[in-house]
Amino acid sequence: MSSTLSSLTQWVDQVAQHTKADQVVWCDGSDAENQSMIDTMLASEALVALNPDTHPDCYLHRSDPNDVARVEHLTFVCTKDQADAGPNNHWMDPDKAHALMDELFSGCMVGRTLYVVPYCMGPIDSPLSRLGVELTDSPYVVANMRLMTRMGKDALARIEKEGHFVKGVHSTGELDPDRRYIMHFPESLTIMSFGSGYGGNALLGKKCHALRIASYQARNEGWLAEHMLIVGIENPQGEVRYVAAAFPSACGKTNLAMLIPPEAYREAGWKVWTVGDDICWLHPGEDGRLYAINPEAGFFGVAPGTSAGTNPNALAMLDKETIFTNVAVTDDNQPWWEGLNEQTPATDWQGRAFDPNNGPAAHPNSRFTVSMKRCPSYSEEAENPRGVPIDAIVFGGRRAHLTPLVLEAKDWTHGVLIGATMASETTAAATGAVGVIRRDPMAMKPFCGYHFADYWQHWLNIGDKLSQPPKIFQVNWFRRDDEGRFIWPGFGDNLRVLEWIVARCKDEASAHDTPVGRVPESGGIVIDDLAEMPDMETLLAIDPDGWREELMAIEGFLSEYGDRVPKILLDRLSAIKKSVG
Ligand code: SAT
Ligand code: MN
Repeated sequence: MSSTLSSLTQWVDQVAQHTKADQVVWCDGSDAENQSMIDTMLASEALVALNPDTHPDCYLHRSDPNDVARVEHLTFVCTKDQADAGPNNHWMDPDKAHALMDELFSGCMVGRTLYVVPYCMGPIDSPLSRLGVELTDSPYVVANMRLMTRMGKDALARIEKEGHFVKGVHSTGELDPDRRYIMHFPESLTIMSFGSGYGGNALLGKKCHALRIASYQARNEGWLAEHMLIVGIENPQGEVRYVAAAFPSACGKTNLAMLIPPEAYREAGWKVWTVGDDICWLHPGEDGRLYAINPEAGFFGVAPGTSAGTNPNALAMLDKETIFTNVAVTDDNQPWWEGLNEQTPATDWQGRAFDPNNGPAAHPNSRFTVSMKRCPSYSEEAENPRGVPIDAIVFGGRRAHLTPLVLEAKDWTHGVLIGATMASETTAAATGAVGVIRRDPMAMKPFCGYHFADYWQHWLNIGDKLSQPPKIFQVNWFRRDDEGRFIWPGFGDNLRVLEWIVARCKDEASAHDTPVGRVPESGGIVIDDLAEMPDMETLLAIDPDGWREELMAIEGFLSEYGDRVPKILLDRLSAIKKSVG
């Protein structure tokens, strides 16, 4: 036995003893194993089979009604020194956190199976990929990890060869919100999660590993782990340019990653390729460009709002081999959610007969889990071990007012300032109030595994390494008029904005300079084939009064991060304030 395998086995034995698991199963990721996992869950009613004619191999999981989203207030980064976790994280002393978790895990798997889930984040043969092992008592987690990561024997073989991996221990416990913690120990590359079976709380490869732990590792190793989709834009000449875009959870990353070009664009030959919809690892290449891989192998997307109109690519992949969580079902046992179609569902997400008085039929954070390869716009480049070269980085938020449809940063430093201070209205992806504006730097507020100010410095350092850095932009699809209606049509029409962004990267479009950044000239965004003309003047206007207030708020926000904030960002902010007047 290799020394890695023996230390892995030792750790597994230790956890099995401590949790008193009935048995230990090492997962190989095979179809047969998956089928037996599904059969177990069907028998225990953790899964319900959906209509086999319309949705073969599709299942519904109903989570506990108090376990439906990430729990940011119960998520901790446990560094030795509290200052290293930063004001952006909840912190607990590592010894105290371990003691607390040891108590919770003690005997928690009596009568349960402990699954050993080896996984690889990123293409299995890429030097940019990283490895992990999740120990879990949830077959639902195993089935999801199989779709979301490269899971099983190939990952284990690579772990044996390399010796390094992130250790994750997870138990659904009793799903008691008062006994629920998601703990990260970046210094020992360890994750412990107890008391939730939901999404980012339980699928440890996703936010826990690929963002919180990876962002910490990335700083030490000279790369970036980001909450970004990766999309390829192919023009009629067949040239593909890649864009990485950060948006907070439930702000349309999946839709943007899979967008279908408007009809006139399709006819002209434009195509869009999906490399990733949520997480992106960015590495400086030898040629001075930035290269991106998607560490994930599947999508854990928000179901409500997904329809033939908003995201036909997503809809097309969801009629086979998909796990749905907390959606409603129709009387012929098809999955259903608000925005899908005009049908009335029979049963709501809690399995009750549908009654509109109980609220939406599908939970607002209900999800689908599906392999990336099922997506009609799936890009083969998602398997490229080198990653794809990034031309543009986009930061997006959901804001009814102020920030324009698109704004170009004047240089890398300005782009980092824009990313560091972006704000967005909160969504149902996390528990807590929805629709409240909060600063969400680089859309990483819940996901950065260390002090934000150090993270911004790290972004600046990465910029220094790049001789051909991507251009940085800010977008806002969510501007509303006085009646509260969206001004910009969004969805497929967002390609019109991406077209301008890509043209800027190639020096093929002009821009209008403002104190807060560059915006398209009038006519710079093609809209003449749209049935209804959006009010471009409002969408692209820079309101000095509003920005004066915004810049003050930004100054206050940065001051929360104390003297670790890079001086160059504060200087740039002062200069912008001066020029706005
Ligand atoms: O629950 S997840 O973190 O996996 C999804 C999200 O909030 O983006
Ligand atoms: Mn996300």
